[in-house]
Amino acid sequence: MTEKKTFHSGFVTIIGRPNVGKSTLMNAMVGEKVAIISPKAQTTRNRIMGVLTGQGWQAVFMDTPGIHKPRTALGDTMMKAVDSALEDTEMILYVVDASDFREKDLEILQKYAKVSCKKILALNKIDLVEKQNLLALMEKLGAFVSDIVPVSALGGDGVAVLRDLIAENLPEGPQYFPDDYITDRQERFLIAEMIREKALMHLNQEIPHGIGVEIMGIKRAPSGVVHIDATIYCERDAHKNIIIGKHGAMIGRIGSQARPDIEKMLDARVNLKLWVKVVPDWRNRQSELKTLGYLDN
Ligand SMILES: Nc1nc2c(ncn2[C@@H]2O[C@H](COP(=O)(O)OP(=O)(O)OP(=O)(O)O)[C@@H](O)[C@H]2O)c(=O)[nH]1
Ligand SMILES: [Mg+2]
Repeated sequence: MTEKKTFHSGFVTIIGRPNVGKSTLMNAMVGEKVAIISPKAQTTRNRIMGVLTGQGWQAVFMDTPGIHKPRTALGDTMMKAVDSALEDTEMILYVVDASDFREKDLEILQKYAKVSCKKILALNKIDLVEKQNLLALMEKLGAFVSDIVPVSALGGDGVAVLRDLIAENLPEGPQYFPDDYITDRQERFLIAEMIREKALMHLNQEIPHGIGVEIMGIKRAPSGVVHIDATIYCERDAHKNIIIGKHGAMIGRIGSQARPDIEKMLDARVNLKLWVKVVPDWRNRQSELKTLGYLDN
């Protein structure tokens, strides 16, 4: 009789301040773009799963919204998403931006110190800092975690080291998902996020925070083309004008940049139609939060 090898698995919740590179790191780990990325704070609004399966192990990453003081009902649901992801986790992966360390990072480390699970810290964006500053930071943060791994989620440095460390520390457990499974998020969610990402890329000041994307319809034509209608929510008429842009230039840019990403995911030609709708204060309205998928966090 051959001896049955034990399998190791667990949930790894990624937390940290906004904009430190949590989503970039999760994507780098799983090798697919599951979560959208932007230089604007509070890009991620939901708990997003990314699964990585190795030889005899499976890590189920949970990317979460950046921890901040919520000022809207949307912000409240985002912080609930962080707490619920931490409820049943085998490991916490803190992410700190090594080029922009703040007291808030320490507060987060202290706040979750009482959660009894393995804690690892990814010191991200090392491509932006001097080695000496990095060592000082590692010394300062060492007391809160069992391991610190310097990484560049963007460039890839240290990502394999971090992956191996996580794999080594997974407890015995079942294989939750099939080998090639990457995320539990549905196409509809991923398409909306791809559109929101391009909107975040091009819009500035307070507009990105007030953007939401609703997928109105996805229809596959017999020709193979997928027709998608999506509505971009914003909070003011002035924002709507900016999102549409002169002669539709801005919305055209958002659409033409989102389309190739969606086509790649669906492996089909896509006809994307975007609409803009003003819904004042939607971030505090339960019905809109529900429509946009923020209440099932
Ligand atoms: N230079 C550099 N930039 C990085 C690195 N990792 C992420 N970034 C950039 O940092 C910005 C924020 O990245 P995200 O992955 O969206 O950050 P996040 O922590 O998920 O942000 P929220 O979802 O808003 O909490 C983006 O502009 C990324 O390109 C890195 O290793 N080096
Ligand atoms: Mg994110």
